[in-house]
Amino acid sequence: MTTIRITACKTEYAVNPVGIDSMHPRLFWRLESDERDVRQTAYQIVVASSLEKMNQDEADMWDSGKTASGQSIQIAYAGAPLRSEGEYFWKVRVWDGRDQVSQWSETAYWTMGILSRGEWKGKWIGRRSSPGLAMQPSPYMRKSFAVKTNVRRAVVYATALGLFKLSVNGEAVGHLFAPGWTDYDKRVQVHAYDITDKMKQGENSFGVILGDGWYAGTVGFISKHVYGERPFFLMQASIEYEDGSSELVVSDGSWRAAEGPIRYSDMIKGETYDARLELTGWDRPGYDASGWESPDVRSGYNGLLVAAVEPQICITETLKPVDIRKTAAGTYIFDMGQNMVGWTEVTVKGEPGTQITLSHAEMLSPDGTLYVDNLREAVQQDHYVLKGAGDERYEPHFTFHGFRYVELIGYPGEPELTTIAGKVIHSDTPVTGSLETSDPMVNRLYANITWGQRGNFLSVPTDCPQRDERLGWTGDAQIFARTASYNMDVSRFFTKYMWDIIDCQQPSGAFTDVAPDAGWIRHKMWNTNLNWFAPDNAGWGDAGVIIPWTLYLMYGDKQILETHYDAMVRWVNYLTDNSEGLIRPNYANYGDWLSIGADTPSEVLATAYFAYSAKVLAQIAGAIGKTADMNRYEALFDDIAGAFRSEFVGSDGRIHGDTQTVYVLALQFGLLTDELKKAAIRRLTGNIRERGDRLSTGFLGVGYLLPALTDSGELDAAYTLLTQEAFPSWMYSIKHGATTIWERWDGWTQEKGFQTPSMNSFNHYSLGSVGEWMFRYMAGIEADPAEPGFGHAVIRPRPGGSLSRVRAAYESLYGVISVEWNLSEQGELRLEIEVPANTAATVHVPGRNVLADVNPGGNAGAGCTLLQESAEGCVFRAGSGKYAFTSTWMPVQTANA
Ligand code: RAM
Repeated sequence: MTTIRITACKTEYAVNPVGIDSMHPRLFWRLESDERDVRQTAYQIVVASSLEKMNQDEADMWDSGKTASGQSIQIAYAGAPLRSEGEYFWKVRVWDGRDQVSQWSETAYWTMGILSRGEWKGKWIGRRSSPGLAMQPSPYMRKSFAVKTNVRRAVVYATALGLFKLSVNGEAVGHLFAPGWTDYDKRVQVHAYDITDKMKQGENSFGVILGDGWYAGTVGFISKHVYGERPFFLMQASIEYEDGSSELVVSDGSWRAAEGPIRYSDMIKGETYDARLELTGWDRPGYDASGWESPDVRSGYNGLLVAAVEPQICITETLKPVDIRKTAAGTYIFDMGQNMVGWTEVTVKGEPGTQITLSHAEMLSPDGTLYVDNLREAVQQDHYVLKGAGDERYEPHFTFHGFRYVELIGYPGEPELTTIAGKVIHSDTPVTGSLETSDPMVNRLYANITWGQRGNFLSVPTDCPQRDERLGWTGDAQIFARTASYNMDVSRFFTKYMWDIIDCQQPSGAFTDVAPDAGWIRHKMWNTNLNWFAPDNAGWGDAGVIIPWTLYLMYGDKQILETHYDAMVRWVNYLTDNSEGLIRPNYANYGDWLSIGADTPSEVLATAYFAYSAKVLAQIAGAIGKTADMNRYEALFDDIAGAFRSEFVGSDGRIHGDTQTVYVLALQFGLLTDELKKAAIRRLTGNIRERGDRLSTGFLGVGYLLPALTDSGELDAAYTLLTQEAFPSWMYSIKHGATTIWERWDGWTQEKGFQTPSMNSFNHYSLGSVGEWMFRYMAGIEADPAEPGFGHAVIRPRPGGSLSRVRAAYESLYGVISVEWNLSEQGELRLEIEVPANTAATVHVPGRNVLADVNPGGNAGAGCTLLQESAEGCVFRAGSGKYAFTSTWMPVQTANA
């Protein structure tokens, strides 16, 4: 028997997902072993349509048989056709290199959702608006139903145009802000929950509260009611009994509707809750709803009902305030110690009718009051009216705020630190990355990057969480996607977001600057003279090819490439058709957005990105076996690069605009000849030096800046920029107390104070795309497109700067890849790595006198072979396992001194 154990069986990237709609769900498992260099050589998957069958070894759906293959991720189910609402149980066993078989894995499962429109018996129900109110109360709706004895299985499928909070017999089911944000004209996600445990014999009840959400509430800065006037709910519950009979409970005209304590709740305008209007017991069996109204039944819905792909949104952490201060006005300002996103929970005791207010802001003004100018039209305030029943506890429902400071207004009595708590809310993308160095400032920078992600990954990747915007800006998303995928498992999150990008694609082929639509498309803001909002902004629209490619690199996901291939082709064709001699036009666009004192000409930037889109598309075509297309787009890339050089690059290597970003993009996108590359590096490093070792890049340049320097042999310059504390720099904000990444380098400066309130977010992840460099270069955990998803990793740490230690780990689909390097004062480098089972790594160990002390406990040598030796160091091939290496290393700064 082999030593291999099988763990972490997943279906469609998730553990035992319920209600999916993929007809060939992809299966994943992990191998673990205490041995080194462990490989799977074959697998056998069995799938059964019930647990009983599985336990009796009756694989009635699929038995793959012993299949010679090393593949342990992304294996598409290839058995009998799956049926609506079916349950499928599966397990797998594998063979190792000695053809020894493992134990079977534990049994995993998935269930299917409602697969065809005809099977939906539920109706869309809502509540008519209350006349004369600008902000509408949230509808409460309920339904009682009888359950016979012995429920075998009960599943509820639910969605909303708007948001829903569902409960069964008074117990909450599901998560926050369901069903998430999509372009509701095109599609809405259906969430499925197994409620078997919640069913009881006799009367049961469903209760639902509806929120306006993105569908009917305020979205962005253009409009309210982007998609509809008021929310609607759709639900279907299937209850199966042990005796084989079954019944449905669906949303329809038989439900009862009322308004309740939530007077309004808007994502961007906050909430008012009047506890005196609570409908006690409304969501439980036995409630008398005779005074309630009939719901308003909507005639239908033309979009797609798709199974939810996005990870659920939930409270992932609760923060306690670190400080409380009474203001001159008699209010209290709490400091959460961290700029966070979510809401505040408060406990209060007082007279009925007393109103308290929770007001939220990211910063304080110089006079110590909340700084709310940068919120624009957003109102980050929740009001609670007490019912006067002893200790009352309140948290809001369908709103969220970006804040570090909370002002408590009108509080009866003296609040304490424990009076409030900050609930951190975001899409539940499990943490996959960790990174720690010898420099506390660098560690804080990494923490700020992850907080930026937590603060802005809420159903879609948003730009900011506080002002009246919070939009899915595609440019921000693409530049940060790689960093994001080291930090957290964003497989499902970005798979869903790609549908948002696709749903917004213009008939012309242009991918848009914002997805899902936030009114741009509906208000026909494109192709008018209002051309600031253009559908094809360079670096924004390109997200449509960069994000799928990132998912392929990080997760080996070929399906996303195949699914969206035609859309990507249309994008590149659009760019080709809308350029002259392959040069993109100079028209108003965002350029290298929020660069600092360096304007990159938009035609240079746009042509560079055009080339990059063509290049990535060529790689994508190659990855999915479209060789002719690959050749075509490679040739297109070469032609664009040629046009770029003749149009923008002088014989001395100066690129039009002469900004850091023009050089960085030209280098990283491969637009230059070897000769011109040298000149570009000289000009880039010269530019940085002239600025006093400082950067000037905006959103698009910043992600490539340190990679470009490192790839060009300028590692010390990269480290200097990373740890630079003078303005503008990452560390400048940290020196001044930042706990998140700011939107602008100069969001606040000592000389000028706050930047313009009209656009100044303190929680914006874009400039945090340096996280990618930290993992790929500083720690050196790099994916290999030839074996994507880290089937083969390139481990190439870059010790340097003032750091003496870096420890990073990334949990790939195969398991954890970790790297730790330590530099002693005597110049000894010690490198420890871990490579997961069923993968291998090429390991670059820099320095002289390299020793492969491969297993400081014995077994020296096993699993690790020397591939190459040079003046720079040694290259090894390491199979799975833990290894340590040492070398004599010359710090770069000493070498240059
Ligand atoms: C602002 C934000 C956003 C950016 C756009 C172009 O709204 O900074 O992040 O993508 O501009």
